Amino acid sequence: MAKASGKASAAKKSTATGAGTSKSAGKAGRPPKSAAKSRKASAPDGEELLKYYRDMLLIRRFEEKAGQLYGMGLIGGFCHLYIGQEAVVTGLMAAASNDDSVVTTYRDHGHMLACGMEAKGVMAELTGRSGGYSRGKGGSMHMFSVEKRFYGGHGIVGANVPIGTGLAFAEAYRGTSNAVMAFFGDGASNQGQVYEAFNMAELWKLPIIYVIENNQYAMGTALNRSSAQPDLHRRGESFAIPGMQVDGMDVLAVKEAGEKAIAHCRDGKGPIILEMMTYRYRGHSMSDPAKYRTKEEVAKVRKERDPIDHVRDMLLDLKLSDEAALKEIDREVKGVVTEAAEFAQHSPEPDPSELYTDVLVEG
Ligand SMILES: Cc1ncc(C[n+]2csc(CCOP(=O)(O)OP(=O)(O)O)c2C)c(N)n1
Ligand SMILES: [Mg+2]
Repeated sequence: MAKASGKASAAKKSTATGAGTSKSAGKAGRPPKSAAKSRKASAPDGEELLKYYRDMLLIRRFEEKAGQLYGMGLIGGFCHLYIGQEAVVTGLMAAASNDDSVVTTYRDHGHMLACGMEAKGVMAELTGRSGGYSRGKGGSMHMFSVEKRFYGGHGIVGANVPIGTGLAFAEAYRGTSNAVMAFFGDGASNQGQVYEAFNMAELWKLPIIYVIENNQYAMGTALNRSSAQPDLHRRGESFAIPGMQVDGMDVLAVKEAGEKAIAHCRDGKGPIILEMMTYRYRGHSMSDPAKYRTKEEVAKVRKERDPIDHVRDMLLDLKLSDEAALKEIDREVKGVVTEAAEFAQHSPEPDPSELYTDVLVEG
């Protein structure tokens, strides 16, 4: 690995001040050491925590419902659930402004909800109906909302990284102070185009945050079986791109790291990498029986690190809320998801005349 440059060292400094960051890669179920410190360090605000609780719960209940509809044969094609990883996008969107953009992979439903896209439109796209964000023609992996600055939803592993870099180039070209967040997985971080994008981003000091959602697996392959260098936050060192490792199961640590990364971009310092240590509870996609790991491994993470339980416990332990208020949020979220599922089942299928619309934009 290339020796850390001045810039990379600067990032290590910010690592030391800790947004739940650490140099050593955590194993599945184990947060980076300094994460616990950051949990104590940040004084949580009740209203803020309740918002994160609600936002994460919406993603989880939405995904559970999507899983059910898939099981009933109402969703065709692939369907990759985000259950377990909710704190990553929730914390980062809490740090971002409405003008910052997001681009992600096929595991994208949570990102869309966190960007403020409507549950109804996302679910209807999953069922291939005309009320969906791509009018039923894109499905789970292909949804966009220019209004919410969400640029997909991409099925090709690694491909959204150059796309995000291009979006950041546009921001720099226009002279805005907006940042772009490109989310990708631990598996994608071994893709060649990622490094071509890193090089250009640093060369031109583009305002982009590369968010590596390290959920420990790329389909059925564990990180340590596929990656010669598993400290993914260090993957930018040879380009002098700084990186931080963050406890991606702790929404407050994620938000804190996100704020630092966004400030880095807005200050014109160029790209930065955030390695989010997280975990997916479900298989890679709905058709994956996940035989490459034990049930005990999953159960341990759920029990010890669940991001929603963590916020719930904090709210109750610190007496920032009570069971009745949390139940009310559960009820409200369930209502949103039920309504989205109803809409997704009753919205009409796209008319055959739509077959050739939205295919090519002539400019
Ligand atoms: C270029 C390319 N190669 C292979 C695939 C098949 N594929 C889809 S997802 C995936 C694993 C990616 O894992 P990771 O980046 O860790 O993301 P995660 O699924 O864990 O969110 C692979 C190999 C693909 N879609 N695109
Ligand atoms: Mg992965």
